[in-house]
Amino acid sequence: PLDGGMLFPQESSFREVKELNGLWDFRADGSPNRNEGFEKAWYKRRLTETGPVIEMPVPASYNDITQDPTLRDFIGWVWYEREVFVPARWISDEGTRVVLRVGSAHYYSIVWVNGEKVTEHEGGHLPFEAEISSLIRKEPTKPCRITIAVNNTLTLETLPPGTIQYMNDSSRYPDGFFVQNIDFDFFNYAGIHRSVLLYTTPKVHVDDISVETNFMDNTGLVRYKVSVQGGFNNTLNITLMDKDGHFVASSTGSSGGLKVVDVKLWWPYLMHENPGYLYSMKVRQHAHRHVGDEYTLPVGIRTINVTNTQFLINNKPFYFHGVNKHEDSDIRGRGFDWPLIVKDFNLMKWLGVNSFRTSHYPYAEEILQMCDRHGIVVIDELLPHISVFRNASLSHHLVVMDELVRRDKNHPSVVMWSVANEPASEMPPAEFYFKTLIEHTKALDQTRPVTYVTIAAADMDKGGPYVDVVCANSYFAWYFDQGRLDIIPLQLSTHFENWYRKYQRPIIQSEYGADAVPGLHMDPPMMFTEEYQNALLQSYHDVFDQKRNQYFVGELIWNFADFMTSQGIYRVVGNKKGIFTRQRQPKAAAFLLRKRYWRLANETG
Ligand code: BDP
Repeated sequence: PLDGGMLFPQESSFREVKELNGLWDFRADGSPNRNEGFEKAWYKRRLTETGPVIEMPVPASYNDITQDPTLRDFIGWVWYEREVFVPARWISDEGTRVVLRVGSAHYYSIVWVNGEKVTEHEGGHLPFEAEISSLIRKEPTKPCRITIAVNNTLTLETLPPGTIQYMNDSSRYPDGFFVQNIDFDFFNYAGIHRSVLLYTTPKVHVDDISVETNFMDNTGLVRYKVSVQGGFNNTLNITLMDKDGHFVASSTGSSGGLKVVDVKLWWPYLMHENPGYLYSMKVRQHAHRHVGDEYTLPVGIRTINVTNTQFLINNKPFYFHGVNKHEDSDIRGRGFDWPLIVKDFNLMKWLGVNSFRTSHYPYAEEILQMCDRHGIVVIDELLPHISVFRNASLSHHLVVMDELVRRDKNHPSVVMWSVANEPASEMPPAEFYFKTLIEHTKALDQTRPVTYVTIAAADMDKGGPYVDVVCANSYFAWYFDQGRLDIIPLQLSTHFENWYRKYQRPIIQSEYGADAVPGLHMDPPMMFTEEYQNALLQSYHDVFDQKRNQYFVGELIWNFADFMTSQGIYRVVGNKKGIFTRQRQPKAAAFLLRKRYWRLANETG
C-alpha cells in the first residue's frame, strides 16, 4: 500500500496554493553518455552556471517548442529549474507544512530543492509530491531553487515498456547512434506536462478522504473515511451541503455515514435535465477546540452495476455514445492547456457525447473534475499496450494501479477502471497477469467494474473470464480486408456473438475507425478519404443498432481528434483517425456522428 493520500491541492482558510507555471530554465543533457548532469551534479549550483540554458514553458511537452529536431526526438535526461520566493509567513509559522507537487512529468523524475534531493517518481501521468518545510526553513531569506530532471527513456522495466536499440555498424551510423522503439501508437511526448505547485496545509492535516455512495428510494447514503496526519487527539467534523450551500447532513469521526433525504442523484449528461449534481462534503479537523484544517470534497451520489447484458447507472441502463481521446495538441504536445480542454468539452457537447475513455493513460485531474460537474462518464484507463508479462512488470503495474485509484477514487464521473489497452492478451501468461491485476483493483475499489480493452478474438483472449464488461477494439476493413467495407456486417456480428456466447457479459465497442486525411475525397469511397471514414462508421453503426437491445452497451469512436505519433510509413504526420483534425475542426464524420449521438440520446435517455 502507498503511504498517504493524494488529495487535489485546494485553497481554504487553512491552505494556500502557489502555481509555479511559466518559464523555467531548461537544458537537455546531450553528452555522449547522457549522464553529464549527474557526473557534474548540475543540481548543486544554478543551472545557468553549469552551461547554456533555454527558456521552456511549464506545463508543456518540450518536444515541439523549438526548431531543433534533436530536441523533438530527444531521449534521455532534461533539466528544468526555477527559483521561487516562498512567502515569509510560510517559513516563520512552524505549524505550516509546505509541499511541492508535480501534476505529472514524463517518465522518470528526480526533484531537488536548493540542491538537496526531495523525491523521485516513476511513471508519466500521475502526480507526486514532497514536503519541503524543513528544507526551506534552513535558508529562510534566500529564494528557493527547484530543479527537476526528467528522463523519457522507456525500457523493458518501464510501463509502458520500450527498448533502446544501438546501431553499431559504423559504416552506416555515427558513433553512439540509437533509436527508441515503442509499441504504442502515440508520440512519446516528454517534459513537465502538468502544473508544478507549492501548497500549504497545517501541520496536523487532512491527508486523505474516501467516499462511497449508495441510495435507496429517495434516501442517499455517503459513507466516508478520513485520515489525518501530523498529530493526535483531533476531532473531525463532517458536513454535507447541497449545490446551493444548504446544510444536508453532518457527522463526526474518521469514518461514518451521511444520510441524504430527498437525494439528488448524480446523473450522466443527456440522461437527466440536471446532469452532474454535486454535493460538497466539508471535512474540518479540530484540536483543542480550534479549527486546524479544512478540505472540501465534491461528492456525486450514484451507483454503478453491471448485469449480463447491461451497464447500470442508478439502476438505469446506460448506453455509452462517446469518444476516445488523447492529451495531444499542436505545440503543447501533452501539456495541460485550459483553452484546449474547454474547447474539447464544448465539442463533445456539440457532438452529443455522454462518455469517453482516457486512452491510454490517466488524464489531468482538472479534466475529471469537469466531467464530474458536466456529467460526462469516464472509463479511466491506466496504460497502453503491453506484451511483457514478467513478475517485475506485474508488481510495478499493481503499484501504478494503486496510485490511480488513490487519485481518482472519489470522482463520480469515473464509472469503470481499464487496467490496460490492447495487451498481448492471447499469450498464456496474460491469464495470471490479468487475473491478479483485476482482483487487486477490485480489492482497492469494490464499487466500480474493472476491465481491460482487448483486440483479441473471444476464443484467443486469456483474460476474458476476469473482466466485468467486454471492451473490444476492432479495425475490420482497415487493418484487415483493407478497403472491403462489405465484410463489416458479417465479421463484426460474428465477433460480438462469439464474445457474448463465451462470457455473457455486456459489450462495448471501445475503438473502431479509419484514417481520413481532411479534404481528401473519393466516391465510391477509398481508404484515407472522408467518404471512406464515413462509410466505415456507418457500417459499424448498422451492426451496433442490431445488437443494442441485446447485450451491446456502448460505442467509442477512435478517435476524437487527429494526434501525433512517431514517424513511420503508416502515419501521415500522425494518426488521422480523428473525426476532428488536430486543430479541432470537423471532418465529414463529425457531422455523421453528431446526428447519430443526438438520436441515441433521445432513444436511450
Ligand atoms: C489501436 C490502438 C490505438 C491506435 C489505433 C490505430 O489501441 O492506440 O492508435 O489502434 O491504429 O490498436 O489507429
